[in-house]
Amino acid sequence: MTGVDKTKARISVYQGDITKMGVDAIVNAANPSLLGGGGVDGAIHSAAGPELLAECRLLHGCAVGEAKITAGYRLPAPFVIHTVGPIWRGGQHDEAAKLAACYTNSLLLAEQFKLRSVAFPAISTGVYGYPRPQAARIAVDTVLAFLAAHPSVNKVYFVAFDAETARLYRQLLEPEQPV
Ligand code: AR6
Repeated sequence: MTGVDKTKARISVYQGDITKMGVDAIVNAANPSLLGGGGVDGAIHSAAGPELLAECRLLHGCAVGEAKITAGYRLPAPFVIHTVGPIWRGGQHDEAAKLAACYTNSLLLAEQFKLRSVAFPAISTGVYGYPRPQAARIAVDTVLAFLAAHPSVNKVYFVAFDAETARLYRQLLEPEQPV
């Protein structure tokens, strides 16, 4: 196996609900207030319970591209890493760099907290409108680069809510496989 293949082996694609994942941390696609919202953010807050919102209130928000960590409360995952993706505004407003920063900063926090497994939703591809193919490529490239340089985070899951997003990830990770 080549080095790249070994790194790819530390990534899995999963189609379903991220709130069910029994990993060390799930990542939340939040907004700058960190006070909840719709989409995956709403699902995470309702599954975690009101204690999550109470802890989020203490964090005083989060800038786009950055990440903050809380406990997971009633979730199977003991930690939630909250990151804020960019709103898609046509692609000329630094969206790609900001989206990549979400993945890198989330994984840096995971490393700092000695977390071995992390599950990501497709950040920015819902309410924030980021085109799914471009977002999937940024997610895969950024996570591969991080994992290659940081052995302590052992496993990353890309959690797709829909089949199309799962297919995009699989195509990027296993381009030789028919999908
Ligand atoms: N598990 C996994 N993925 C999910 C789930 C789930 N339970 N629910 C939705 N998705 P979005 P954004 C997928 O809109 O675009 C919130 O209101 C969904 O299909 O949740 O970053 C925040 O408070 C999509 O692929 O996040 C912000 O205001 C992906 O998760 C804003 O939305 C992200 O969609 C953030 O928008």
